[in-house]
Amino acid sequence: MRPTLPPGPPVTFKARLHDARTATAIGRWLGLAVAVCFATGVLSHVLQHPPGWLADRLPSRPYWGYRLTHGLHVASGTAAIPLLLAKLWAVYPRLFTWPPVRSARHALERMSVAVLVAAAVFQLLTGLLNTFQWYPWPFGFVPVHYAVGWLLAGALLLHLAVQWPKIRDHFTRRSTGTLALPVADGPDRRRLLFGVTAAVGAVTLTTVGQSVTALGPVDLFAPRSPEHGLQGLPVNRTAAAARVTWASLADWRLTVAGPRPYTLTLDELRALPQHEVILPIACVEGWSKSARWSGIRVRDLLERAGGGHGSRARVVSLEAEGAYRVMDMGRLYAQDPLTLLALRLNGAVLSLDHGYPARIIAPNRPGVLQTKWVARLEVV
Ligand SMILES: Nc1nc2c(c(=O)[nH]1)N[C@H]1C(S)=C(S)[C@@H](COP(=O)(O)O)O[C@H]1N2
Ligand SMILES: [Mo]
Repeated sequence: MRPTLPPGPPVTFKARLHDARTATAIGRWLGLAVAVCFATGVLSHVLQHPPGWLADRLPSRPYWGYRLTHGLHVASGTAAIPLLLAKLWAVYPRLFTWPPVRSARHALERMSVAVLVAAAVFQLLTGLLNTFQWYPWPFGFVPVHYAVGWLLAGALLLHLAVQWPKIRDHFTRRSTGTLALPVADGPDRRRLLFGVTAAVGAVTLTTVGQSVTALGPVDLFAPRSPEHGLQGLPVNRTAAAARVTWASLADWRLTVAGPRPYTLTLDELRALPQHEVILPIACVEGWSKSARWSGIRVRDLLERAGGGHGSRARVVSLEAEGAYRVMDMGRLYAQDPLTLLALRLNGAVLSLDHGYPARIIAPNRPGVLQTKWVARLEVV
């Protein structure tokens, strides 16, 4: 609904807080946040769903890589929320420009801004709710969030191209020309930008503790605190949710399929050479935490089944259904000495919620691929 506008000359909002300089000053930070969020998001998607030709080339090092990039994804997306609100506030008077459409070109330009705003709001909202594991929509989060990410990137590039003259003037500080940017910043604009900066700082500080454990104490608003959880580690999907019970584990055996298949009991696994690694779980929902794991190297188990150094692995959980029941592991992960079939966590036997009797822990991988309650390993 449009507010009643006085007839006659078009309404203009001359206030400097709604001018091109303010819009650009906020826009460059918003653009930076969106760029970081997009790049790290695409990376996360590729690591989770690699195309066939890439699966064996994905690097398992640095072991903290995914923890860092996905932490940046969630932090930049969170920081973008106050930036987007401020940006929309700075430019909202333009919604009411009169006449609403001046030409075909102008109509297209306005439509592209509508797409940009809708995509940005959609991405930040779905991403934020995903960190709370709350999915109040009928579509699958991952494919839609991924597709709209590309839409947002395209709409943003178009927007930058259309607005290029104003952006250039902003950075060259030209105050003449078509835009007549104000020469100096007044205290009001400085106050606004200070407020926006403070808001970004505040939301970042109070949420980033979900992955930067040193900031755990000020992690007031993140949905997960890495400090809470059995054995010093949060649980994303409990055994109860996966319908894994002690009874279903009564005659558990690990089956290793390959040219020379075999099965092992838990006692036999415990008798094999054990290795200890310190590796993080970096959940796609935003939290991450490092832990001390011990167990058997996956490459040793594969080799014993006749898998050569080029072999990759498929891991199957005894969980009956669930998106993460079957997991494929490219060659560099499968052969990395840090990749374990872990039996112990932080010095104790794995709890049922953390994947007892055996789970995967591998470097530089999304948490969703750290399969719990492993029943079967296949040489591929
Ligand atoms: N079988 C199985 N393994 C799974 C999952 C699952 O749903 N099923 N969830 C994964 C997710 S999303 C994460 S973040 C990690 C979390 O491990 P944790 O609960 O031990 O912290 O386990 C992964 N392993
Ligand atoms: Mo996760």
